[in-house]
Amino acid sequence: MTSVIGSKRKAFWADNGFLVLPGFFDEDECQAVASASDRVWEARPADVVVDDLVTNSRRRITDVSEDDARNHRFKINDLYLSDERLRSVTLSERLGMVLEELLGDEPVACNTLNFDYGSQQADHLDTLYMTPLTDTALVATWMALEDTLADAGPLRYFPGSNHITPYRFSTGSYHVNLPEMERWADYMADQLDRKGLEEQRFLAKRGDLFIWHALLLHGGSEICRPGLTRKSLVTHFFTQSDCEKLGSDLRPSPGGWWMRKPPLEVPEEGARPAIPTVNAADLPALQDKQADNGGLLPPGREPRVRMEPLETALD
Ligand SMILES: O=C(O)CCC(=O)C(=O)O
Repeated sequence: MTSVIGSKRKAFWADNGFLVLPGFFDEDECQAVASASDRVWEARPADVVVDDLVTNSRRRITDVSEDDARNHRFKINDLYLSDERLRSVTLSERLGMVLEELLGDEPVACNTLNFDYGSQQADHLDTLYMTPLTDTALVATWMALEDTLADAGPLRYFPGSNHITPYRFSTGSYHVNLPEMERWADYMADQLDRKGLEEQRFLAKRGDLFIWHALLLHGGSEICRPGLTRKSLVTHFFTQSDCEKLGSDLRPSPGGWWMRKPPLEVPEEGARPAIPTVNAADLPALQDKQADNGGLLPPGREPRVRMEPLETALD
């Protein structure tokens, strides 16, 4: 098969676990996605669910007070389910060809997140929360809807962290197991040190595309100037063959497929949001894998400061 991305980009992806395609999206596409988010804040449709990043709570957008809407930072979950134009941008034919080459299979959009501000999300691997059926059959795209200023909490990532052998929880899976997250964080911090991996930040221009590998350690850096926006769209993709095995409801998109599913469940008032995932640990194919966490920190070693926010976020 002819390569769409070319051998240099392919080698870069394999080495570093990410790709940047500057100016991938045109003005019309950026506008379409930005206005999709503006529209739901205005219309407040009952089936749209948002996460309040200040209070760490999940709500229907209809239940967000005007005061919170003005003063808090949010992410909008899964607008791709109801917005056909957003779908056609985040999985255009052009993008589908790139993702298919990276995944070795047709991509399935299974989640979108619209951000107006930086997420400040602690460093993590997507396999913790969006655990694919096949170990690394997952990629994510990050679309810049405006230029990112350094103080606006840019996306941060650790090039080469895709080569860290992922931590397998005692469940046998890479799927998050909350009681073990401190050990996960210790393990990752130790591996970064051993491999000498350093953080980079993505100072995007509007229209840029960043794609990350299932095992790239990444998160949202600190917002140093509150109030600065950093508008972006994140989309996670599984593969067609995994989704077919999972029995997902797949609908065609110009560049592949999108997964039809109900809106996220909203927990009772005051409860923590459920982590929306596919938990591969529940699937028979993974149940007989043994936990193998070779390379864990020696007992008694202190957790690294760099990983603390993750532990706090999961408390
Ligand atoms: O955009 C960001 O700040 C981080 C988003 C992210 O880490 C994710 O959606 O997995």
